[in-house]
Amino acid sequence: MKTFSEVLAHNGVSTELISVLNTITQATKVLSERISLGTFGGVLGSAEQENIQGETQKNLDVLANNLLKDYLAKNSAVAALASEEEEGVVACNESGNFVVAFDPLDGSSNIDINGQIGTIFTIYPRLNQYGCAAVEQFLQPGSQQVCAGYVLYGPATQLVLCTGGATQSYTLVTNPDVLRDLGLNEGSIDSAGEYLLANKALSIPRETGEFAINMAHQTGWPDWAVRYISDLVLGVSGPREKTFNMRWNGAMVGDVHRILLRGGIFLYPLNRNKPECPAKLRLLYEANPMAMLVKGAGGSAYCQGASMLDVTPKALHQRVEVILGSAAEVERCLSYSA
Ligand code: P6P
Repeated sequence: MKTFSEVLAHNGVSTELISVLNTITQATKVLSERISLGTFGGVLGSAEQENIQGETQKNLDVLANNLLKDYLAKNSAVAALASEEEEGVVACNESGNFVVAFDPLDGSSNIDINGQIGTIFTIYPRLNQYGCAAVEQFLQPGSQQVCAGYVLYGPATQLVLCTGGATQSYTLVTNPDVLRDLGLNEGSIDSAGEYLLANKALSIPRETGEFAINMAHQTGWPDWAVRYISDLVLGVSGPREKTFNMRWNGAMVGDVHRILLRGGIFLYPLNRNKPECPAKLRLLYEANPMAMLVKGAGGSAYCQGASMLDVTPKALHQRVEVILGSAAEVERCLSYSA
């Protein structure tokens, strides 16, 4: 079994980019350990303060954000960072060749109920025509990402990563004795654990019988979404003549992980009941990294009819509509708004 840095080096990924990923994953190993302790990890409950998004922060939001900021600022390859929890760009190292954006803790409402949560990250090349902390560093289209990934803190802690080729998954192993008991001799694993290769090329089935959407918002959906979801719910007695099931994790990282593993379609349409903020998901550090991961597994991702990775962000925390998942089902969904 190989660690993610061994796999990436074998695939020709630069040592500098691997060092940035090592920095990110080191922070996620600390988070995984703290999260696994539940109430004893000091990570539950509210931080009694609001973030730039106007959302009440959880203690784990603050811990995850501070850990990633501290770790990344110390890596000379990182020119700047942006975070869901930070209003503006945070300058790191003028000489850095990469900029990193992240949602430090996706799915905060799941923290206190031991639900699926994760860290989502994306890495772009630093643009030399701008200062290292210029917002333009992060207003590149998603097609420019050199790496996208997330760490899912679930029953297993898993890293899912794409550097332009196939999307891969890795599982965090912290106890080598268990591996030896299973006859899997992994050699030396440091105490914080290693992310070991689980799947070298995830592949999303083109067809699916499973959709993910928050049905509570349906009175605000555009007409195409009402008709599309209604046809799925009608199942065999409707125009699709097929049974569909629904899943909604309340954490994009959990829904996308399920889709990467067994297919599905994820939708977060615009909501006209929230005119001040009709879209919810953030383009830079939620939609775009997930779009790269889904594309690397043969799926597709769209935003109001445009391929997600072609959309050029206008602002750091820009929110967008998201449709992603099994390619054939996404195509059918798009036909409702054509
Ligand atoms: P709702 C989590 O807060 C998040 O940003 C995504 O991870 C998730 O898919 C979505 O919001 C959930 O939104 O409206 O169902 O609470």
